[in-house]
Order: sequence, then C-alpha cells, then structure tokens
Amino acid sequence: MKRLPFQTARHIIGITDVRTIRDCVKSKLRLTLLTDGGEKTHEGHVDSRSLAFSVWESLACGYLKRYTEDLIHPDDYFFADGYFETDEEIIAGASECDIVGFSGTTSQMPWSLRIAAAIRARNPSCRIFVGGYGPSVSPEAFLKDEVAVPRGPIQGAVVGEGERSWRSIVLSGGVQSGIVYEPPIPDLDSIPFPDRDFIKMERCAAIAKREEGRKVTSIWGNRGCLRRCKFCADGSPKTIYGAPLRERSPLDILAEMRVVHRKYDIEFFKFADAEVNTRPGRIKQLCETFIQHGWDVPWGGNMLVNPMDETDAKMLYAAGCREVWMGLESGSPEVLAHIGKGTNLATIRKAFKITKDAGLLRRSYVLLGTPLESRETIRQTEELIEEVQPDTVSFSILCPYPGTTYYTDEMRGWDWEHADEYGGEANKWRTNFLSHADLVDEQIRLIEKFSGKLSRIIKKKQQLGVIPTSISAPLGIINTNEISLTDRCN
Ligand code: B12
Ligand code: SF4
Repeated sequence: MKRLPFQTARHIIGITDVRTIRDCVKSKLRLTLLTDGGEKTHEGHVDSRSLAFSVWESLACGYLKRYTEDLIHPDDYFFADGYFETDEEIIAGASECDIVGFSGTTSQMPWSLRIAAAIRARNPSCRIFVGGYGPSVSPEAFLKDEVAVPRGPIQGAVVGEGERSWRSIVLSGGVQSGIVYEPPIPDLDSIPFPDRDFIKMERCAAIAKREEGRKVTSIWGNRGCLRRCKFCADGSPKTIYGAPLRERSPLDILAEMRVVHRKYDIEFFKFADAEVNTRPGRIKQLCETFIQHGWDVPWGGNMLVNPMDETDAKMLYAAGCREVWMGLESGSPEVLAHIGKGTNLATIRKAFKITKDAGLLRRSYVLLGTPLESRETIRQTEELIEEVQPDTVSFSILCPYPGTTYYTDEMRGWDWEHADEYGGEANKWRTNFLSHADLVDEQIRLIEKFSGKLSRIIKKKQQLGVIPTSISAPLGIINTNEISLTDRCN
C-alpha cells in the first residue's frame, strides 16, 4: 500500500498529527460517492452505458475513496452506481450521509441534480458536491441554484482532478462552497491504486464476461493529452487534464495490473487513457517493461495513428496488447487539417497497415459532421475505410459537448442528458454544408454499408433506438463482401 501525501492535511487543517485528524473526521462523517447509470430502458437495470460497452466501472470513485480511506471508517463510506442501484435505493442511502459526491460527464449531470434535490429534501444538512468532466468544463451550470437559493442542491463543484479536492472536502467536513479546485498531483505514482472492491468492480467484470466472453476491467496510465482536437474535451483549452502531460511509470501500471489480474481473474485490460501514446516514445517505454516482466494478459486502448511506427506495433503485440483503438476520423485532408488532431491520410494509412501486419485488432472511430463535412468529404471517408480495412468501425456524429472548441453559448439550453454523439434528436449539430438530418442519413447509410464490421456501440445504440435503423439516402459505393464480422467491439 502506498503512502498518502499528508502535506495536504497539514496545510488545510493546520495541525501535524494525522491520527488526530483521522479520528476527528471518522467520528463525524458518513460519506457517499455516486455515479449515474444512464438511461434505464428495460428490466430496470439496463442502460446506454453498459449496453454500448462492457461496463466501465467508476475508476474515479475508486481513486477518491482510496485517497481518503485513512480518514473515514469503511462502514461509513458508501458507493452507488445508478446502473445497478435504483434511484430510490441511492436516495435512501445517500440521505443518511453527511457528505455526498457525484461523479460524471455533462450527460450524467442532469440525473445528479435530480437525485441531489431528492437527497437534500430528505436531509437538508447534507453537503453535496459534484466532480468529473461535467462540472469541470462548466461548473457554473451546477452552482446557479446556489446563487438563487441559498441552500440549492449542489454546494460545490469540483474542477479538475479530484483526489486532493475530495480530501480537502472530507478533512474540512464539507465546508467549501462554489468552485473547489486543488492543483493536480505531479507524481502519478504517488496516488494509491483505486479501491476496486469499493466500486464493486466484480459486477462490472461479470457483465463483460456475459457480453464479451471475457472478464474486463479498466486501468488508467496517464493524465492529459498533448493534442488539441476541436471536438474533444481533452483537446480544448478548458480541458480537465491540462498540460503538462503526466504519466504513471510502466512499473507502477504493471504492479496494479498484476494485483488486479490475480485478485479478479481479469482476462482483458482496457486503458482509460485519452490516448495511450500521446507522446512519442511512450509505447516503447511501456512495452519494454511489460515484455521484460513477461506480461501476457491481453490489453488494448486508444492510440494515436502518429506517433506509431513498425517497432511500436511489434512491441505492442509482444507486450500483450491485442487491440488498438484508433481515430480514423475522416478521409478528407481538409477535414483532418481542420479538426486539429495532427494526423493526415499518410499517417492513418501507415498506422492501419503496420498494426495489421503486427497482428493487432484495429478498432476505428469515424467522426461525421465537423464543420467542413459535405457529401464529398464523406465519400472520401468511405474510400479510406475501404482502403485501410479496419476490423471494426463506429460512426459518430459530432456532438459539441461543453468543454470542446465547437461548444458555444447557443448550445447552453440543449438537453445534454439526451444529446449523444451517436444519434438522438437532442444533438442539433449541423455542418456548413449538411443539415443534422443529412448527417443522420449519411450515418445510417454508412452503418448499412459496413454492417459486417460495426462496433458494438453502434449495434447497441440501434437496439436502444438512439440510431434509427431505416435509411433514406442512396446506397454507397463500397463492396462489403470481404468484410468480416468482429463482435468484440467498443
Ligand atoms: C472511459 C470513458 C467512458 C466510458 C464510461 C466511463 C464511466 N465509468 O462512466 C464509456 C465508454 C461508457 C463512456 C461513455 C461516454 N462518454 Co466517455 N470517456 C471515458 C474516458 C476515455 C475515460 C474516463 C475515465 O474513466 N477516466 C479515469 C477517471 C479516474 O478519471 P475521471 O473520471 O476524470 O475522474 C477524475 C476527475 O474527473 C475527478 N472526479 C471525477 N468524479 C468526481 C467526483 C467528485 C465528487 C470529485 C470530488 C472529483 C471527481 O477526480 C477523478 C480523479 O482525479 C474519458 C476521457 C478521459 N481521458 O478521461 C471520456 C469522456 C469522459 N467521455 C465523454 C463523453 C462525451 C461520453 C459520452 C457522453 C459519449 C456519448 N456516447 O455520447 C458517453 C456518456 C456516458 C455517460 N453515461 O455519461 C467526454 C466527456 C465530456 C464532457 N463534457 O462531459 C470525455 C471527457 C471524452 C472527451 N475527451 O471528450 N466514456
Ligand atoms: S481526440 Fe484523442 S488526440 Fe484528440 S484531444 Fe481527444 S484524446 Fe487527445
């Protein structure tokens, strides 16, 4: 077990005896960390998050719990995930607590606000905080009630990384209000591994086993991204994990993977990194360590097409990596230049070829609807997909989430709970040349055309009715006879 940096405690409380702090906090507080399960569509416990993917457990809550576990007795620390627990169970449990923390994206925050109001109604003295990407990119949206009504449901919105902020909230008994911010932790290896029992990781892994045939969990290797893609919350100026990029050492990552693999019998690790290889040299560094230590449990993650060379691709395979998830995004040179990812047709072609030659499964993301998108640029994208033949493909439509460059004040009133990058009427985005309806038509056409290699998320979103299944546009140009179906898709 790694040691926590207690400087934060001294700084905030102004005393040096950590045991005194711990005893004092423990005797006073009951805490809960909550995360949304998304829309429940049937059986009461099926939601878009898990249907779209194998369930990604809330690593965030696991990290926050571990970072404060010396302060609170385990019996006084609760966790609930809206995927598994009903709203009624969550409200009842959280209402018993002194401090409540919600974790989530912009889409998850409307649920958090509703649940927070219900908790506050039952327990008016409860102190409620929100954290994660949603509050980080637009904290004022969660605090406006506080301005209008002195005891609005949310007392504080945590911006940026949560460990130090949550710790300071717990240590102070939740006195903070408004925007809460603590500087990021420079050395990621000093952060203790997330508490996976607390977040009940086993139940998520069990769903993956049922749906994918393998026990899967996530692991987090770096914080930040050096690129500036305009469509991505990690790329915009308001990014939660801004510069400098911080990386865990490969040995620290490996140590956690080993523990988790042994304890939970995990069969596949997926990296939650924005991009595993956000800087040149990272793949080599990571893989050398994995290879040296004989790591052979399969893993995969988001990877940039550049930097990626033949040596990287071969090393990935030798280090147990079996899947690379790469943003193909578009086949139009103009669109690629506009979105600011720093990729081009040559780097995309090369990456898809060398990773195939290395034996890696190549999942691809295609983004429809950036401002320069037209029928012609989509045709170029089709041609590129046909040429590089990814193993799986997903077609999303740009959704200008708060925190991205494309977000403007005009979108403030959008129904973000239902705005989705895969479809749905709440996303009203259009391009300079195509209406939103045109984009949906193109998406459906491409889905039909590439039906043999669709990613799991597309199939699930169709099941949920987020993506319509009927097509109104003419059929495209690619012969899909040679495309094989791969179903283990993100
Ligand atoms: C894995 C992942 C998913 C998983 C789900 C993860 C989960 N358990 O819910 C899947 C694949 C299902 C998914 C789906 C979606 N995702 Co996603 N996802 C990610 C990804 C790649 C990693 C998230 C992660 O696990 N990070 C590791 C944890 C530890 O970090 P963290 O959550 O940021 O937590 C830290 C802080 O934020 C903070 N914190 C978090 N919660 C709290 C709570 C409190 C109380 C406090 C104090 C602090 C705090 O402290 C933590 C530790 O420092 C991020 C990108 C990224 N690089 O982070 C995108 C990202 C979060 N996703 C995003 C989006 C848009 C979506 C979708 C809406 C896409 C869609 N389908 O339309 C859906 C919505 C899902 C939902 N129900 O809301 C955006 C969010 C943008 C925004 N404005 O909110 C991101 C940032 C991608 C991007 N770069 O644009 N996603
Ligand atoms: S899309 Fe990938 S490369 Fe671009 S900013 Fe987001 S995480 Fe970084």
